[in-house]
Amino acid sequence: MERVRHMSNQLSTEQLAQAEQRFQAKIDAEEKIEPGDWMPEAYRRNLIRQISQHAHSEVIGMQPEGNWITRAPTLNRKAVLLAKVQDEGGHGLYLYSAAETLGADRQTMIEALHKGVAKYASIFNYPSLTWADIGAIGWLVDGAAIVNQISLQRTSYGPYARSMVRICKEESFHQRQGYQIMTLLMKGSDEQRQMAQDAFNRFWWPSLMMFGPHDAESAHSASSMKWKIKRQSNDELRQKFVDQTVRQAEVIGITIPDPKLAWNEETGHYDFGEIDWEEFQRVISGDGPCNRQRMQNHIRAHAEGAWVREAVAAYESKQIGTG
Ligand code: BYC
Repeated sequence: MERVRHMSNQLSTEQLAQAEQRFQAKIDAEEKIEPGDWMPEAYRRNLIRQISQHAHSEVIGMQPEGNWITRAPTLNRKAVLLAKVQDEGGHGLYLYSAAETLGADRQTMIEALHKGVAKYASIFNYPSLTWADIGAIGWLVDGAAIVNQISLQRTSYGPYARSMVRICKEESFHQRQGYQIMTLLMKGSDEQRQMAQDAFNRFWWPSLMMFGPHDAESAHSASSMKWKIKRQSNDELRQKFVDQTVRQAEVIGITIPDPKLAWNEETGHYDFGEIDWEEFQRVISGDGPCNRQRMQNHIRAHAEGAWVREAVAAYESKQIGTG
């Protein structure tokens, strides 16, 4: 990759324009861009930004659910939750690896997270207060993630698109286990139903925020759509998520906490109320309910894991030495 970037620095203005044209033609023809291919520097940087933030989201997202592993109500629930949280860690690893194919360095990505330069999904800055939150997270958060990631399976960068295939399969299991927890609670006592509704009320609006700002406010959308990094806009995906979730909520008797929610015969979609964008901005700029706690935990875990990274590096150098 360093070599490819170096070559791009040596191109004349005319050669650069031609290379960019060829690159865009490839994108327009639905061909994938692969790690060794020439790509505009802005495409590479935008992808590293999005993929690394996606990876950070998967890893930070382990914390709200990790909170309930020791308190899961049955051994079976504990095993399922453990598997799910472990899956999220795996997703982070595929995604960091995909970013590395673009020349990004893992340590630099982690430092950007720790310094607050790189973001991660706002949703993970909300606390998981009851067992029903584990249901709400699986149903809504993984549900929102799937809607976004199914679209990303067709993203123009090969390694990112391919990582999405397995991730979506696993997210599908995550979404179902969350919906199943909520379904069961809704069939239970009044207290259990209340607990499910309360969890839903707290996670509904933050889930809608997962799709990012409105298209008109989205800084990266124009270039990301042109380069087919994003295949559908923030608002399109959010609408898709609302439409599918309203029907799922009806089936189990959950009420969506939005008085403006209404079926629109003309558009064939549900209308819904306005998101609290001030809250969104606060949370993504580090001032949500759990931002500090999430980061402190990550910094501590990263420091505690230093010996593992050193051991892996020592093992690798031995393998190279003996190989
Ligand atoms: N939270 O120009 P825009 C999971 C930022 S985890 C925080 O629209 P873009 C799971 C955005 O980064 C799955 N920040 O950006 C894990 C940008 O800031 P910078 C997570 C947000 O990139 C564990 C600025 O706002 N999924 O499933 O074109 C347990 C302007 O936005 C958010 C992904 O990461 C947000 N919600 O579009 C359970 C999907 N929204 O970078 C489940 C991959 C926006 O300029 N990412 N920002 O500082 C994407 O598809 C896109 O990056 C987004 C935003 C749609 C999120």
